[in-house]
Amino acid sequence: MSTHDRLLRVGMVGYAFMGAAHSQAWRTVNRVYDLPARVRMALISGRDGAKVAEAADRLGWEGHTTDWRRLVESDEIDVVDICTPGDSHCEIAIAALAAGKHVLCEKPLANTVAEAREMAAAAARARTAGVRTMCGFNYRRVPAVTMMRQLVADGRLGEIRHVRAVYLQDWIVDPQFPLVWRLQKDKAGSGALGDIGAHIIDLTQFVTGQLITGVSAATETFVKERPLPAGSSGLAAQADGHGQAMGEVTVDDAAVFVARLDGGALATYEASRFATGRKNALRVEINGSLGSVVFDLERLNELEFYDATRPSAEQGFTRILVTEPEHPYLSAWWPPGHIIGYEHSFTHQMRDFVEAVATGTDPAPSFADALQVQLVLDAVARSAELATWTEVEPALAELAA
Ligand code: SOE
Repeated sequence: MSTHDRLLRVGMVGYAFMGAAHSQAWRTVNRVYDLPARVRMALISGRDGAKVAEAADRLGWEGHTTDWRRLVESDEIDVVDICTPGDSHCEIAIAALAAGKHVLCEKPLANTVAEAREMAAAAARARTAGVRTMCGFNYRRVPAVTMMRQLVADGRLGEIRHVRAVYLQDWIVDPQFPLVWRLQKDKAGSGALGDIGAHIIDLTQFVTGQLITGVSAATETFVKERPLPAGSSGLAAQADGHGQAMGEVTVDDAAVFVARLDGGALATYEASRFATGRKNALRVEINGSLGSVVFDLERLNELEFYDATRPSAEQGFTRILVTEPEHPYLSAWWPPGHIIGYEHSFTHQMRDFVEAVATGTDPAPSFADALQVQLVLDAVARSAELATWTEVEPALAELAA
């Protein structure tokens, strides 16, 4: 695959799940797409020296460091890829932009609206010097999701009336699951809401072209305290009845909310880590005046499409296999019917980011787009705290018998 001479030397901060997913994408992007620049996986940074050295070898990075500031300030780095917990996104991104680096930052953009505003402002300033930024809402780059957006944009669904989105996991149903960083507000900002709720907020706004203007929400933390992880420090601990050191869960386990979108649609959202049996179940259904479309991440190569303009005798949800070459991203992979997976969405993300940086255009979603998602997250959290909850009157005594 021929690529032009432009070299983009990437430095990545973080090496856990997202670090591994991004590394896979950096490794593959130039092998799959003919891009105006070639990526070099130059440097990876992490706090633990032994672990980051192992990660560099396993994930394919040329160098490693425990000092992210050295990475950000290096003259031999052009792009900073932030794959850390949310509590460091702002500091790293601001430093990287100040050093003139292009920045890709994992979602959600930040842990607070204030941080997200600061990042978006810094990105706008850096853009005047040709510096590009993107936030890693990868599901936008699943071909079936892109097709969903096209169907809406082409008017095939007519007036959008309903958006119905869930993102369901169950990895912390066991109360013995330890108090990892994702369950600590100061590290993660929020729980299921910001981690997986952010995805369905961004995805539904991307697909419909409508923005959420108001919400009414409820959140719940089902398991209030958990065992401290081995070697944890700085966490307030209290012993349970068996002498096990426990810590308080300070984020939501689940968030549900109704929303209005600025194009008139009425929406429902559910993000939960307690949906027992659901491992990574993201499903979005859009209902319009002329039809409906459904995306299910567990069948990410497919869409279900209901065309209400067809003769009534022929109407029904059809299954579209989204593997034809005319769909975005797919021509570079395999022939029709040879399906792709979760990790390909990250390669598509890097393709678009590299293309934008190399051609001097703005990748999407921008930090400003990600700030808007952060504003929705904040509104949901505030609504859940202040909700004017309407109690259901108890049944009359005789009925309750
Ligand atoms: C949560 O476990 C998580 O890793 C999210 O943080 C990712 O964004 C999502 O793609 C998969 O699930």
